[in-house]
Amino acid sequence: MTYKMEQTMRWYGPKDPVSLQDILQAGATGIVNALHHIPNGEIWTREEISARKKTIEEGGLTWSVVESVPVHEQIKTRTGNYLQLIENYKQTLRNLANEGVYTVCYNFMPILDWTRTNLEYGLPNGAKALLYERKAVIAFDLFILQRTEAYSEYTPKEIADTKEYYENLSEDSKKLILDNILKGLPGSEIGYTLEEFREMLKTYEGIDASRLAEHLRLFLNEITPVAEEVGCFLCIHPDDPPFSLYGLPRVVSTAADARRILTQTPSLHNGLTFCTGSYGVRADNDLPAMVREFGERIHFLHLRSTRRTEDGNFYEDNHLEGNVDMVAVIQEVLNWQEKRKKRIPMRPDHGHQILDDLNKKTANPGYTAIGRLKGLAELRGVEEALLWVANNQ
Ligand code: DNO
Repeated sequence: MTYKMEQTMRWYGPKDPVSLQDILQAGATGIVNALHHIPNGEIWTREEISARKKTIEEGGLTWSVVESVPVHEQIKTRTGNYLQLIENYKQTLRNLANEGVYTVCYNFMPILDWTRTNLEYGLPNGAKALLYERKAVIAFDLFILQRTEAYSEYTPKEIADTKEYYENLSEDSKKLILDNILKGLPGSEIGYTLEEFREMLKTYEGIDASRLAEHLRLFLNEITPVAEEVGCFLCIHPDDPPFSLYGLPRVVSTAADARRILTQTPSLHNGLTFCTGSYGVRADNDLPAMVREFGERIHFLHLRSTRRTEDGNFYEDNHLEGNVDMVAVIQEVLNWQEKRKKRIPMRPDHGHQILDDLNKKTANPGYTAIGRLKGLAELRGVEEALLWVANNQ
C-alpha cells in the first residue's frame, strides 16, 4: 500500500488566530478554506480566489479543499431568487476550478449549520470539549423559541423534565444556550436573532423531508454537469447532528440518505464529505461499512469521534476514543485509496481545548491549534501503523 491520506487543516483566513505556520508545524500540507467574507449567494471572483490561494501558498501550504461554498437558503426552499443563485453557484465552481481548486464541500442543512449547546464542556482531565445536550435543545425550543408544534414532538416526560431543568437554570445559562444555538458556530455563515430565526422557520412551512430531498436532487442535477465539465469534486457534508431539529427536515443523516444522493445523480463528481463525527452520532450508521460502500465517491474526510451519553446527548471525544471505530474507518479509506490510486484529503475535525489553548480566547470553537494538532498526530499514527502492517506482513 502506498497512498497516504492528504493531511489538511481548516483555516479561517487571515483573521484566524491559528496561523498558517501553526498548521505547517502541526505537519499538515493542505489547507481547507473558504472566503467567509463574501456574502452567501454571491459569486466568488477569480481575483478573490487567486489572492487567497497566493496567501496560502506563501505560507508553504496548498489550498486543497473549499469548505464550504454555502448554499443559499432560497436554493434549499426553491423560493425567491433561487434560479439566479444556482447560476451564481455554478460560476463560483468554474472560477475555483480555473484557479486550480477542485474539491468543494457544502451542506444542505436548513437554516442552522452545526449545533452544540455547550462549547466549554469540562472533561475530567480539565480539557474542554463541545457538547450537545438534548435537554438544552428542548428547553430552547419550548421556552425560548416557544414553537407551538414543539409540544406534540416531545414526550410528556421530556416536557416535564425539561421544564424543571429550565426553571433551575440561571439567567446567564439561559442566555448562553440561546447564544450557542443561534449565533452560528464557525462554518455556519450566518447567525440569527430569535425573531429572525422565527421568521426563517416560517420559510420551511410545507417543506418536509421528502420535499427537501427533492430540492437537493434538483440542485445537484443543475450543478453536477458543471462540476464534471470543470473537473470539480462536490462533496456534501452530513447533517450535524444527524437528525431533525425544531421541526426542520434534515436529509443527509443516514447511510440511506447518502445512498440516495449518490444514486440519484450518478456522477463521480457528485460525492460525499465523510464526517465520522456527524454520521457517528447515530448508532445505526455503521461507519466502516459506509466507507466500504461509498468510498469511490468520498472526496473529503472529517475525522473525529463523538461519544453518545444518556438521554440523546453526545460530546466530542478524543479522536481515537468515543463511538467511532477510527482504525477500521482509516483501514477502509486506505483500501479505497489503493483502488482509486488517489489520496483523499482529510482533516482532524475539531479538537479539545487543552494546554495553552485553555488560556486563549478561542475564536472558533472546536478549532483550537493544540487540540487539532493532537488529533492529527494520532490519526497519522494510525495510518502509518496500518500501512506498515499491510506492507510488512
Ligand atoms: C463544523 C463543520 C461544519 C461544516 C459545514 C460544511 O465544524 O464540520 O461547519 O463545515 O457544515 O458545509
